Amino acid sequence: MIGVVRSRAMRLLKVAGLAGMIAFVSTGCSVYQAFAFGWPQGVTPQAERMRSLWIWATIAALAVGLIVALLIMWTVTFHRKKSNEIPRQTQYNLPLEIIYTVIPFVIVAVLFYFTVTAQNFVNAKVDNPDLRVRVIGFQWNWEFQYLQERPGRGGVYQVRQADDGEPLSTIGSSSTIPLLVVPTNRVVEYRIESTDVLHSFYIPDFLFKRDVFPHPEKNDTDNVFQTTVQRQGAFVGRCAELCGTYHSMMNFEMRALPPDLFDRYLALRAQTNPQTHRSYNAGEALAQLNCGELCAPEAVTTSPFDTDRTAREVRQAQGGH
Ligand SMILES: [Cu+2]
Repeated sequence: MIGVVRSRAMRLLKVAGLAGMIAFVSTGCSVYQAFAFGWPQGVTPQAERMRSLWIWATIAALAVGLIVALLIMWTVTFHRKKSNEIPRQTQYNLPLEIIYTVIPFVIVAVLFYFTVTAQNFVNAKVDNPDLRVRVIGFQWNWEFQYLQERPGRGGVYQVRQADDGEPLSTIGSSSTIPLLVVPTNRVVEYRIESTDVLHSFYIPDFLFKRDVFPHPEKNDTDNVFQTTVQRQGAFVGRCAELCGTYHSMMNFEMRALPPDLFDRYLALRAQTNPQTHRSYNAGEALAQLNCGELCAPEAVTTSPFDTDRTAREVRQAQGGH
C-alpha cells in the first residue's frame, strides 16, 4: 500500500517538475534574467542594490514556499485517514508553538533589516556632489537647470549662467523632448519640484522614481536625491504620476556622457553659438560635440507629442503617425 502511495507521489513530483520546467523555458529568458525574477538591470549603484534586495527576498520567499509545500505534500501523502480511531492529539504543544512564532518573526526581522539598509543606501547623500540639477515638473513637461552654490552662501543654490547672462537651463515643449545631460561616474544631485500639481520623476533605468511636489519644503518632502550613472547612453525619463490631460506625453531623455565630454558640453552651454548669437542650447551643444549617436541633438528614446489635435489628425489621415 505504502509502495503504491510512494510511486504516486513520485509521479506527481515528476509532473510538477516537468510543468515547472516548461513554464521556465517557455518564458524565453536567459538564466541570468531568470534569476533576477523579472527585475531589470539598472544603470546606477542604487538600482543594483535594490536589485539584489529583490533577488534575495524572492529566493527567501521561494525557499519558505518550498518548505511549506513539501510539508503539506508530506502530510497529505503519508498521513491520510487510516482508521476510525482518533489519532494522537498535539495541541497546546508549547515548544512547537514557540517555534512557529519565532521563525516568522526572524523572517520578518531579516527582511526588514535588509530592506531598511537598502533604502538608506538609496537615500544616502554626500555633502559635495559633483553636479547639482534642479528638475522642475510642470503641466506637461520638464525643465532642467544646472545649479551652483551661491558664492559665500553654503546650501543656497542659483542657476548657472551662460556668458550672455542667460540661465543654463533646458525646457521641453510640445515640439522638443528636453534632454537632461549628465556625466557618468560622478555623483549628480537632483533637486526636484513642481510648479503646479504632483508629478513624478521616473527614469526606468534607475529603477527609481520620486514624487515631484510643489513647494517641497512646505510639504515637508525630501525632494533631493543623488545617483551616479555608471553607463553612458540615452535613457528615457517619464512622469509617473497622473497629472492631467497630457500626463502620458510628459517625457524627457537623460543623456549620460563620459565626464570629459560632459565638461566640454557644460562649457559649450555657457558659450555663444556664432550661428544663433545666443548661448548653445542642449541640442546645439551636443551637435557641436559631434560624438556620434551619444551626441544626437534630439531625443532618441522618445518623441514629442503634438498637442495640436488638428495637425495630428491631418498627419494621421496622410498615413503618418
Ligand atoms: Cu506629470
